[in-house]
Amino acid sequence: MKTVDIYDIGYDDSFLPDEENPLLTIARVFAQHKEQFSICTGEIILSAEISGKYRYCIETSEDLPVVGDWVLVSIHDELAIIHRLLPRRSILARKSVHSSSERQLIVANVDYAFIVQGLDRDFNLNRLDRYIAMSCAGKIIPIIILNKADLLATEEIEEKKQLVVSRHPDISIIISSFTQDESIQEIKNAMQAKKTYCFVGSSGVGKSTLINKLFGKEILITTTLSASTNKGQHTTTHRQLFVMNEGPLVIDTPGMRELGVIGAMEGVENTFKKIYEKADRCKFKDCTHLNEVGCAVKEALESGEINQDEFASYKKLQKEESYNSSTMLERRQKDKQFGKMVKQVMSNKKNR
Ligand SMILES: Nc1nc2c(ncn2[C@@H]2O[C@H](COP(=O)(O)OP(=O)(O)OP(=O)(O)O)[C@@H](O)[C@H]2O)c(=O)[nH]1
Ligand SMILES: [Mg+2]
Repeated sequence: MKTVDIYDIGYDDSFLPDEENPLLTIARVFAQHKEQFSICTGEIILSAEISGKYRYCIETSEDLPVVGDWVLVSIHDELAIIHRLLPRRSILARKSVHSSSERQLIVANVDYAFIVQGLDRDFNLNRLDRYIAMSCAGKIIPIIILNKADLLATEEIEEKKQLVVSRHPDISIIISSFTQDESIQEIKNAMQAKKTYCFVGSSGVGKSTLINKLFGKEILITTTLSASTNKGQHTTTHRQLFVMNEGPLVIDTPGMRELGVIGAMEGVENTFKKIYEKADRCKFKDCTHLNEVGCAVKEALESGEINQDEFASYKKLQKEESYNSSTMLERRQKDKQFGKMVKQVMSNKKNR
């Protein structure tokens, strides 16, 4: 699609920068390789780097642009310099793989997340919970895609679909296979022009294959699965945004092995709404749902209204989220104190 302006690549006036600078242009980050970016102004796509001043002001890795971000750039022939990041409307984030106290942003300003899970050996309700919690936490609407339907009998597919429906009754589910054109059409029908969709899910579940099908051509590399493990080979290595002919925007992401939840309290709450609603009716506000008298959650577990596996998944995510988030908060406070101390030492030196 030939784009003409930033509105075609998902911009709307709510992103408008608070101060106008005629020398800077609004652009969207389309791809990222470490600190090398590719940005699009609507009219052109350019390589981009961040300015020295921008780099100097970075406090955490979250201050760096990610795919989907809106930025202010100056254009110098073939290169754009990124000067500022515009406030994000939504994010998809996980606990950093390198540090237990840091959050890693995956994409920003995404409207919907297609959470792709294979109906084969990849199928895992607890992992689905994680992706849903991450999406809800970042203000992204989740849509579940159960893929590779060609590998299973209809009854098996229905059985797995019902498991998902009973755990997440409010979330749309699409059953798909790259061999079934009607399922690709169903995904297309679920998409709207100028909205941004990211595809997330384990490596090898068929995200890039689905995107190629949506575009009707090979825009992304895919690979064959390892015959011995039936696992993906991490074919997609970076995130990238594409504009579909019909107008929606699509971001492909590499499969994620580790999916630690962090800063996602609200997301966990939204994912397990049924449990939280029951918990509200417990006799004691700080009920642990273990042995307390008048525990509405325990009653619902006993009557089967809440599934034991679902409750176990909730407990695990809640505990992990709370640990990771408090570690992140502690570290940020320490970093802040350290920053203050350095500034104090510098100013004392200057005054001497
Ligand atoms: N049977 C079957 N195989 C599929 C389907 N979709 C994808 N595959 C195969 O699964 C393998 C992995 O597909 P990819 O699209 O590369 O998977 P991915 O999710 O993008 O993987 P990463 O980029 O590593 O995250 C390829 O061999 C595809 O041909 C499907 O609907 N049915
Ligand atoms: Mg891929």
